Amino acid sequence: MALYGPSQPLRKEGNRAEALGALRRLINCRIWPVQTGQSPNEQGTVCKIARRRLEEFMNIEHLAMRLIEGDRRALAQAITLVESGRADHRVQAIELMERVQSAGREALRLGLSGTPGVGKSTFIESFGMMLVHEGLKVAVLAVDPSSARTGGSILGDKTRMELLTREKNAFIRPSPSQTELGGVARRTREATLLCEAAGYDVVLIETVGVGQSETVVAQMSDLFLLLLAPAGGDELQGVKRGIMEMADLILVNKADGDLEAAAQRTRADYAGALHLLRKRPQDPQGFPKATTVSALQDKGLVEAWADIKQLVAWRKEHGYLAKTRMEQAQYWFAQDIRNGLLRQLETEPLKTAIAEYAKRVEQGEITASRAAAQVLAALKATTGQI
Ligand SMILES: Nc1nc2c(ncn2[C@@H]2O[C@H](COP(=O)(O)OP(=O)(O)OP(=O)(O)O)[C@@H](O)[C@H]2O)c(=O)[nH]1
Ligand SMILES: [Mg+2]
Repeated sequence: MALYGPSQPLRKEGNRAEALGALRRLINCRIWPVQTGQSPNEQGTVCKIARRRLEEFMNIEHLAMRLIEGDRRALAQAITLVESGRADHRVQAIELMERVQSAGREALRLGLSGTPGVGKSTFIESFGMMLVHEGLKVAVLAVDPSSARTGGSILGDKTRMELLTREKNAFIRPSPSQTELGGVARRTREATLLCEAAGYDVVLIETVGVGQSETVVAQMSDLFLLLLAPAGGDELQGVKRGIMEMADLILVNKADGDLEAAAQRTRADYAGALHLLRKRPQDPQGFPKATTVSALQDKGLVEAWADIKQLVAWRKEHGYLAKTRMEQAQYWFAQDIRNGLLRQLETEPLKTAIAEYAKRVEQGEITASRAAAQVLAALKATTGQI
């Protein structure tokens, strides 16, 4: 829905005709709440609501414009908006996402995962600085499954990203703090799209590899990098097969000093393990690949970047990049609906109704199946028909 292009900004102090035109457009895009058969009093309230919505709308328009122009403060504000749990903010966030997508920009979205202490922050600092020196704009986001506990971990990590933090062409944002991973993930995906619209060339999405979070990061990335540490013995560090299957590039970090030989051995082990996996259609010859890096000594980073560019170019040429993004959009669409429905169960009046039915099931007054069927019928009644 394009109301105004960036070249035709909606001024806050617009004239009457302009405001009326905007209101008419609001009606057309169904934000206008007027219904037929309302009393004058009700209509007065409705007008107030409409005016407020128009103001919000103009703010969103302005925010989107500033963001597309590359204003960092606007980007930070926009991310705060998509992270908000408030229902009215969600409406604005959806509007904003639509507005900024018209910028039609594309960033390379890189997912990065690794167990605690493997060197993710150090890697992002050195790798990010290398990209910045190449003249690229880099954004760093995080999906931190433990953020509910720590309140966002990248912040504390900023000490490990001292140089990158000070770069004007780098933008670092800690993980949104929220209890449920699904919510954090959705917000990070939207933040990725905002960074992209703001003109960042590479968006690095970090996650601590402790299970489910790798999957959600892979679902918002073009490429998934797995960072590993040199193994002590010859075991494969208990990396789950599912995670291995997601990796496009395995980087064995800390390939320096005393750890160099162990890192080389580990790399060979993983190269062998990758070879045994089922071949994926989205991989050219030689991928997925295992290489060594030293984030601390800036070794292997240029080579890793060359590998990334080679893989992306191939996937782009063969249509896999676009296909993956389209499948990811489908995934998030389904995920959003699922999460939205689950949230409804936690909202009144359903919440109380469910609690009451639970009590009746407990007391044997109604069977579990009947109770569930009635709750679902009530849910259907509240959601209405599409
Ligand atoms: N020798 C060596 N040490 C490294 C390298 N990269 C990181 N380290 C060290 O490993 C430790 C952990 O590094 P971080 O970058 O904080 O690791 P992380 O994966 O971000 O850790 P969490 O944020 O806790 O998950 C630090 O002491 C780093 O100095 C490397 O390439 N070589
Ligand atoms: Mg870290």
